Amino acid sequence: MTEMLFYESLEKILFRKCILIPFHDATCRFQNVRGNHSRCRRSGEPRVGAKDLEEPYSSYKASISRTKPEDHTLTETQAVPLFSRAAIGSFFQEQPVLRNPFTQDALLRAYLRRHLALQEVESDLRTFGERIVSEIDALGRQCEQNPPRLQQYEAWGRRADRVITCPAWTRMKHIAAQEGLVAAGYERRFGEWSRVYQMCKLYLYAPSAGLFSCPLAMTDGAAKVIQSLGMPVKEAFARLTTRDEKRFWTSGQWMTERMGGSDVANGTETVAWRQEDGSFRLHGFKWFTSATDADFTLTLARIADEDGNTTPGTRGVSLFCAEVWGSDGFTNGIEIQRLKDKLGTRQMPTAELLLDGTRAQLLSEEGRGVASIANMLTLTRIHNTVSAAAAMRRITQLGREYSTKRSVFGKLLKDHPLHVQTLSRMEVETRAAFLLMMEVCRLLGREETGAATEREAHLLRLLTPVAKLYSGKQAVAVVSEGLECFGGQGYIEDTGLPAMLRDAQVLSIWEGTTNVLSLDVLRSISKSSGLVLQAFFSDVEQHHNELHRGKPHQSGAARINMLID
Ligand code: MFK
Repeated sequence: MTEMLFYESLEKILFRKCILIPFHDATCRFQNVRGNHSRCRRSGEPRVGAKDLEEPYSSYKASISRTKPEDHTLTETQAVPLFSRAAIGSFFQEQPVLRNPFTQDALLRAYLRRHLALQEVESDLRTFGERIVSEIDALGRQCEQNPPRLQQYEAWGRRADRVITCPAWTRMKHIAAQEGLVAAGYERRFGEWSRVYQMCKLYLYAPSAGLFSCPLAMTDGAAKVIQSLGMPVKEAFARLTTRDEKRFWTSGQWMTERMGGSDVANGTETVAWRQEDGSFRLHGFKWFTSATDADFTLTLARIADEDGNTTPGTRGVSLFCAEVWGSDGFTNGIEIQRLKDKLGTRQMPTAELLLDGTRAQLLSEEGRGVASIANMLTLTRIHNTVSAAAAMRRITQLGREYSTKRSVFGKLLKDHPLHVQTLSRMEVETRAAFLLMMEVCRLLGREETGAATEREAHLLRLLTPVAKLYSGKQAVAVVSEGLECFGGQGYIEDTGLPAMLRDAQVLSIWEGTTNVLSLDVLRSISKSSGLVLQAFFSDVEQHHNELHRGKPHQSGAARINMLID
């Protein structure tokens, strides 16, 4: 009996504390109706006395004895149940759900049916899409929530220069190797379509990758450069392109110095000193080094002659490669000055590095550094295009999904013509970026397997910067529009949506800003004496004629149908 009284009193106190006090003003007003109370000093409203609690408390007790335990729905006449959600209302919006990005992407599947209709490809992409939903997407979020940090010194003062990344980032590296996200481009299992296959995987992966797509882009670019230079470092190439997660290396691309990220030729101050064994020691300062936790890197430097002099301009810049870690477990003459505090891409470390005697190997001919690293730029720009199209696809997919479960003004968003118009515009932009991206990947695959005509090689040179600059800009616009589709929730961090906008913003900046890429388009026109433009116009004309001839050439027709789909 005493115990029962104790619990009843306790219940009353808790009831008063949790339910009545927060609603003090409202309750005062309620009591005011009854009159005869002292006044609250703060609000001037009459006070609530212990006696006054009896009535609402009894009515609360009566209400819970009438209410089934699982029934938390309140009517106006019911009092508020104890410890219930009723205080914040009972409506919760269903959240947008990520579904298999392969099965959800009608355009991707249609493209593959027309161009690469292989059961093996479809089944691999479908399975990979499932893995993205069940595993990779959550890892990507963990990377966002646990950004890398720098350990500059060990406890007893020795320099450590370690970037500490989260376990999810390491897991991403393993998955990237297992899934062949770089390897697929070099195994050539599908001949000239191997790049299309690889980039389809990356397109599905990128929005869930927690920015691991960045080191993969540079790894792919480094492998491409090594291959194009006749494999001067076979072991490194093997590691960059392996599916074995224990052997897999990622590569950095250390180009930007304090004087120039765009004007690399004049901005490169790093000096390479020749050693007796033929290797070099690099001394310089690299201002932007993304994915600094890489195992290997390509970088640029000016070779010093015996008197310590270097050649200015492009002709003085040579290409080197270096391993980041020495066999002693310490960096290869590299000091990490600090990690960058970036608007987005926070999942991935970007650092300022002092190269203080970094042992490196010359990869290119002396003075051919910029021209030799151009292959890496081509690859990373194509990856950038893939990431841009993928970001647009992901936000459009989520926006569309959400429109089927969010009700406003009496009906679902999907039934509001104005909202459907917004989603349609996003879809059109996404499709345009996707088709441009696929065309560039198709041309890359043909060029690498020796199948490309001269015209196609010119098209690839012209379309690479065009696709990068167009898709990078559009990704920011489409993702921003996409955030609006979720109203205020699009602005709330733990939905994961704001990170998409932050990460999209880099796509028009790194690997050449829009203006630098516009100049690259002009460079491609002038270096080819206009042949790249001729190739473009004749390609457009050919497709136009095929379309209007009535009996179109099969593959051309397929491509045009895709374009007007
Ligand atoms: C998720 C997605 C992925 C991406 C992740 C990447 C993260 C990485 C972060 C970074 O590192 S961001 C920094 C990236 N930096 C850049 O993108 C550099 C931007 N600047 C340029 O692209 C400039 O246009 C360039 C450095 C190339 C200008 O250099 P130069 O020396 O003034 O150019 P020049 O003299 O016109 O060309 C030198 C040679 O390179 C010429 O060859 P030749 O000597 O044989 O005549 C050019 O033809 C060749 N070249 C230049 N651009 C080329 C090219 N060749 C082919 N393709 C190109 N695009």
